[in-house]
Amino acid sequence: MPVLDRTPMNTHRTTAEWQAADAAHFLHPFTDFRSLAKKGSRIVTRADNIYLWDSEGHKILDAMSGLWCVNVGYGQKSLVDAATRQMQELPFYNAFFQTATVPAIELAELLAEVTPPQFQHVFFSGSGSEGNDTVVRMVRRYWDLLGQPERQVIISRKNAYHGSTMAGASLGGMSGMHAQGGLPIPGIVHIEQPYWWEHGRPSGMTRDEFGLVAARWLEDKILEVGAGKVAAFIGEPVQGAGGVIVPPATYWPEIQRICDQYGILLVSDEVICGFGRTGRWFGCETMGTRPDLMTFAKGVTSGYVPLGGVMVGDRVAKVLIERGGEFTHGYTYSGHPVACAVALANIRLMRELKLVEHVHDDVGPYLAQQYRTLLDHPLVGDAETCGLMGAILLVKDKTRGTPFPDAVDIGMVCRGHCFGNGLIMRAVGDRMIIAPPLVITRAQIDEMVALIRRCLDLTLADATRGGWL
Ligand code: PXG
Repeated sequence: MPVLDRTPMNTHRTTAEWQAADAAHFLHPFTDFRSLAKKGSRIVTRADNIYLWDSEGHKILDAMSGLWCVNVGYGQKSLVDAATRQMQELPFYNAFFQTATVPAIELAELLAEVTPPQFQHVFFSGSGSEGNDTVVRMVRRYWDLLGQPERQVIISRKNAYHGSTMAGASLGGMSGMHAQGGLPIPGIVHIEQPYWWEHGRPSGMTRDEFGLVAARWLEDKILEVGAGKVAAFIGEPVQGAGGVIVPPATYWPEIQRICDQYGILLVSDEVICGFGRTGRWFGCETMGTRPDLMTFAKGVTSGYVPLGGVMVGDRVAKVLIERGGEFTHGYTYSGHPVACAVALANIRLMRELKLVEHVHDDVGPYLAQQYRTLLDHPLVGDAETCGLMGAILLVKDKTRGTPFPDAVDIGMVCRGHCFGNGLIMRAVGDRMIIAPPLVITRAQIDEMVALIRRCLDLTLADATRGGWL
């Protein structure tokens, strides 16, 4: 059982009372409301560095950085101070009617500095989903302004995650999401994902061979839709919510070549991969692409307050600015001064702590090395990382790479053991995934990998007992 590190705090009610109030009034995202109400939520009350505490006093190692966002770790005073100061001075003003606030201008300037050189402009939103809605409207506006309004279609990928608004969920390739609410919206189509285990391995391709094949599905789709109708391609450098699908090294350069050949815009959704996660400031730098637009959120403030946006590359910015006319799009909180002040403090702290270098030179390679040690475990068919994101593929028979049958939700069994042993790790089907805070140390990686191994052993014991092997 997890260590009872401290007595419950921040709670004037018992856990059961919080759970009852939660069940009575709070509809949680991506949740089966009825079954959660029966089970009761885990109430998280406090956090520091890479650890959380729940209302029962259990200490938990947060290997998911909240939800892929708390890159600088919990409890960073400079972010709290920045928010406090800004709230006292100017808690809100908008950017609509020819006005601007100082933190929004400063952040725009700093983002232009830390992003690749083609990005000199930013459009702010409140979240990644809103950022991707902005992408859809901006991409279509761009082609309209160029006199090619028939270029409407955006190509994305199955099992991609681009958010939960109508446009975000449509760009995403999650079939469960499309099944609710009549999605995708018109003009968004999907190709298969570059997942070697699903599409490459069964036909005997090496990873690099498969990367080229998977990229050329984009070309096939462009030709099917008609090159003159395609506006853009969008992808996450590494698919996050889809299960940390790290594409073969050959994939993204070939995608770039195809986008260039047909003149279509390349959009890199950096909501997870941005701000150091892959060991460079942005995932496109790790993958070797030169996107025209880049969505960001999460790590821009390390999740301390909500903020998102779109970095707009010179090719698009030039058209939007020089051709003129109003872009009829924006959010109340576009450039929210408190969120921008926190983002400034966050990026400055990342620089001060040299967090990107820390991931690239030290803990990223160390995690990769420690993850490889898990390959000797009977349940582990694959263990791969990219910077500080990692996935373990759970298999029934590792010599043949046979998956567990659908009837056995092995990921959820493993996740249950993680919960019970003070570790937060996500299960996506049969992939167990992590994305710990970038401030994690080597010693903490050892601690995390030991916990993972213990949970894998407990899962193996269940599999043996249940006759699933
Ligand atoms: N793009 C990507 C690549 C994301 O990962 C979004 C856009 C949407 O961002 P907002 O801020 O609107 O949530 C995301 C969000 C999961 C999980 O289960 C992942 C996300 C959100 C919720 C759950 O892994 N990513």
